Amino acid sequence: MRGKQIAVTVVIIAVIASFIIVPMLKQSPTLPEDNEDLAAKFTFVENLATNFGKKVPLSFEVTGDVAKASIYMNDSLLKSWDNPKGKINFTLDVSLFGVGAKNLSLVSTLKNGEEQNDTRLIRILSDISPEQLKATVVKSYVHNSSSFTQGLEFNDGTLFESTGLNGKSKIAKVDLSNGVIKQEIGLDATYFGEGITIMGDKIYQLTWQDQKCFIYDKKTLQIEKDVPYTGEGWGLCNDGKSLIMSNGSEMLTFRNPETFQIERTIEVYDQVGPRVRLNELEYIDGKIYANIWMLDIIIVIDPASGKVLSEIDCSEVVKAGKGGGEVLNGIAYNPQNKKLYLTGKNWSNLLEVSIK
Ligand SMILES: [Ca+2]
Repeated sequence: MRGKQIAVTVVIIAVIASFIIVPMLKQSPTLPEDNEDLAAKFTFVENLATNFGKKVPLSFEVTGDVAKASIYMNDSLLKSWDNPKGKINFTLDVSLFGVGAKNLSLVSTLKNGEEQNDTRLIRILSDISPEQLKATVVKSYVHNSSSFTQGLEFNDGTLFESTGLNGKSKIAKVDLSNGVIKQEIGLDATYFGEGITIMGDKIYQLTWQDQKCFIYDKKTLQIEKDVPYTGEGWGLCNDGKSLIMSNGSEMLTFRNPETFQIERTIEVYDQVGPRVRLNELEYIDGKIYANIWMLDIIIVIDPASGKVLSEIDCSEVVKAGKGGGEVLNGIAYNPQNKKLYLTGKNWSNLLEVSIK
């Protein structure tokens, strides 16, 4: 039965992929007008997609007096040709790069010294079909249904929750057994609270569109300082060294906990395309778990590559916990007892789950 389910899933994914990727590859040539006069240009159009690990045969055409032509993927030089003429074939080994959207550039130095650039966007998709898993309810707890949950995390056995909405945003320590708030601090009504994570003796709390992360003392729940960032703040977790932040897109940024500066970025992709609307996050045993906003699905992400490793169907958990609330949004793992808990915005219940 399990094998049959996998086979059916693979077929469904292949059908979806054929509708998305094939039209991308077959798009009729519509080169930008300013590319018409280039002395050398790619023979393929924008929106090429391929899977990680593939070797892709590509080419460019030289029609002018080019002294040197070089191919770059983002900022990395791949290959150069002196005095290229006519059609030049080359092979792009996409396993040299991570998944995500990349710029492939053909930089030509003309014999008169002029430099020209022809650039195409290429998406490198994952080579993994995510394992299909399901979350089932183990135990149900009461959740405060007035809490618009944006962040959920255990720390030293205590459950921390952050909530959103202007005028209703707060950070609270919650008694798991009965949902009662043991300690809380409200955020000024001008701010809309988002994800939280706890590292050392600090709690980090994002704000939605205020481009500000508040840093609290874990014990007193007093704000010690705030640090700026660019763009929206959605979910937050940490791997013990870096903060990991979502912004509603497929991007996750790893940030220095002292300065909040970006250390590196991953783009989250499955074999079909980018997984956007990554929301509340949780770091569990070397992997990142992410709620997808508006879906009853949690995906499991490889923090090194950004590839989606598994996809967890949470529809049973939603049915059991949602009540009159909104979307699934809250993942908390307690490393002390190795139990995993899920809830959502204004849900009536918080659920211990098992994933198989
Ligand atoms: Ca979390």
